Amino acid sequence: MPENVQAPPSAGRQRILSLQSHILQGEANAPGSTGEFTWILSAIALAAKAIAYKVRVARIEDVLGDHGGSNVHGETQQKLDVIANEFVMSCLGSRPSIAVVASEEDDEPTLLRKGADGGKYCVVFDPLDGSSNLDVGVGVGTIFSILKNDPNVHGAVETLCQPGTKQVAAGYVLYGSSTVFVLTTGNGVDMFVLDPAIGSFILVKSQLKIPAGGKIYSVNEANRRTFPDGFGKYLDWAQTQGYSSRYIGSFVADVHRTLLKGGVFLYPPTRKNPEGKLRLMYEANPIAMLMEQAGGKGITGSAVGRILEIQPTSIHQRTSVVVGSADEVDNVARHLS
Ligand code: FDP
Repeated sequence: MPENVQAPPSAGRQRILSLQSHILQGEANAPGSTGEFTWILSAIALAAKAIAYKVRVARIEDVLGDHGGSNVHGETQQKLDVIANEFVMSCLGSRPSIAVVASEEDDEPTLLRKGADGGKYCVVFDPLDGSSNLDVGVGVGTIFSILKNDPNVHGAVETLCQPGTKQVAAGYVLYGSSTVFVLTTGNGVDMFVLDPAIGSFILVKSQLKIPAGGKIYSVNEANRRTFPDGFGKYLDWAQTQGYSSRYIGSFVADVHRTLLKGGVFLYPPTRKNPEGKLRLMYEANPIAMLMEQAGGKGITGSAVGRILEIQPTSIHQRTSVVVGSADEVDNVARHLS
């Protein structure tokens, strides 16, 4: 730079980019973009900040423990499940670009707009995954998936029953020692951390890649006797190869570790849950999209197929899950076939 020209204020300094600016930047580069997508992500980010705060003060405000009801899956709802669900619903409900929303906690999806009034997108979410861990201060998370709305398809369930390959965006927010927002809009994976002092999610890693391998498996090994044989064979093999075992029991927290350190997370079919325990649309699809976008893989344990290609027949359906580093998912698949 010539001596008489002053350097711009940002020259030589690290750039600070918020989630909002990052999305706006992406939209500016997408021809014909209307900005509607930004509104949806900002609603999710707002809900996430409110949930992050509630999770931090839950013990003080006495909102830990059972709510007294159970959700559509027959699971006991925690007070914070209900609070988080309301936060996300109220933040998303006011966005005119959303046609249908569905929460893991609710029996039926909510049709917000239809026909000519229909918004462009649908949002499916699990407001507080891993909530049975809340009382003991373990990391929990919100998971979301964004799909396009087809105005020619009538009925909320029919609209939502799209395979994971049709997701236009997916992500999770981990409420752990820091609040981390991990997002894909189909062009790689970006990671943001909430700076509580300024109330913004700040970009900390762009184009995040999962390590190709990693000798860590993450599974509830207490269920091992009821897994299909191939999973037992894989575990026997992994133990002879010097693998470590890590299982938090909170999907978002286990997935986050797997994404950053490599390895594989498994929730196979069990006697109690022959289809697997995790929900296809609220949990498996968004995480499989993130894993693939980060260079990893996501398959079901049963038919050894790609999770994202499953055609959902109901919005609450479950699936078995094997997600993580590409080489490690292949190692599992090798023992299943
Ligand atoms: P939780 O029941 O605490 O909500 O799908 C829910 C989930 O947690 C996942 O977050 C977690 O990975 C899994 O269930 C844990 O299941 P197990 O207790 O059967 O291992």
